[in-house]
Amino acid sequence: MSDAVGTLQAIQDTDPEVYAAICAEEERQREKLVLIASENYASPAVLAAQGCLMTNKYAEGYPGRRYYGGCQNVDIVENLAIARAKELFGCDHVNVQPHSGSTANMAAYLAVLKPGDVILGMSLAHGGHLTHGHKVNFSGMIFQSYSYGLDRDTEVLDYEAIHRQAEECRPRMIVVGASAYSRTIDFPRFQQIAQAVGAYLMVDIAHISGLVATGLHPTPIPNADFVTTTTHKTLRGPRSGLIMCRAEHAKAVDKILFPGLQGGPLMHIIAAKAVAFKEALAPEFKMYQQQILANARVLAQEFLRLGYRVVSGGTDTHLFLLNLTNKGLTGKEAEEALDAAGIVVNKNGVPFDEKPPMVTSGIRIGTPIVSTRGMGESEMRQIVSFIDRVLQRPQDTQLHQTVRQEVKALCEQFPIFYSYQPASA
Ligand code: DSN
Repeated sequence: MSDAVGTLQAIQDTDPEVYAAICAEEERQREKLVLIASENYASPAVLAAQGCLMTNKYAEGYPGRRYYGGCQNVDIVENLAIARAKELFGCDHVNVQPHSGSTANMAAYLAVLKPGDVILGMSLAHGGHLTHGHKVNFSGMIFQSYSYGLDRDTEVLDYEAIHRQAEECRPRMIVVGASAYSRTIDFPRFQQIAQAVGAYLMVDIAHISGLVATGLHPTPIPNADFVTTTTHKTLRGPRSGLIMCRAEHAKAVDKILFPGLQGGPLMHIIAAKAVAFKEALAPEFKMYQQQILANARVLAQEFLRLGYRVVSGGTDTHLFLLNLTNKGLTGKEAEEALDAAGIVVNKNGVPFDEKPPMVTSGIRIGTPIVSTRGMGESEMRQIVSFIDRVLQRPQDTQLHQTVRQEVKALCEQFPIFYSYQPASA
């Protein structure tokens, strides 16, 4: 294969402007501490597969049943991706073609629902996701959607209240899963609720799929009709999606995804998913997920020790929310000050937030990337100290520069391309 295929040199030769932006992004990822809970740094093998020449191939259909000739090699990678996903998650059926988590969710709905049917999902404002029935999203436009939230005092899911709500709105599907919820979700309890009201159960494990794959969060596979995920968060694959289902829904899922929702699958991304699933099946991946959890726990404990409000009082996963109301800061102010100091987080609404979504009262903090870089618990303590110093004096630009240099020095010790190193104590 030519050396220039898929290399940055080829981009530099063809398009210096795009090349410069990619280089700047590489520097940003290398020099900053990225704590965005939904992001990760994919391995060189995953990145290479995404940039490979399988992007050139049309392969509408499924392995062995394509509408195009010449699919021998892409069939190999799609079959590998399917077999590995099945081994990873222990599901009856998987479709590896969804371009994204959003498309995977759309396929789960449309496999068994009709427009106008009732769905019940977690409120975006309490940590759910747009595609779980929000009114500005297709899920809230096509379906009659209702949302459940968290208990005001405990800031955790109140299963009794959700059960009562389901009895009232009688959903055809209950949607479970979150993008900003830090506690273990009780999937058997959701299955009971769904069975009691005659609803399908769909679980979106986008955030926690790496934890689920390694047994560090209970799996919803035995409980749910459909399980969807993105592949780029804790799972650390390419930016894409996946849908799993019970055998009885397999035909409906495959048919709604193609030809119902998508045309040609992205075979280079499916190749990258196959590579990522192989990585996730290796024992090192479980060690990595354990480090994600240990790091998140240490961060949350350190923030609590310094008087910060951690939503729900802690975390069982890779993320948590800080409610900054008692610090007199909005999420937006915190996000901006931290970015100036080289620390990347996202502002995030907290449960019962009174501030608008572009301002918010909190920030979301996650550990997939710092754990990929090989950072451990002592580095987490350093990170809390950086964040605390900045949030105590968010307008102090001199302080931002000082912390930024310290962040850069820490990052230099932990190169961005993944190779698992046991974390320091
Ligand atoms: N946008 C993602 C997140 O940040 O959680 C969810 O899709």
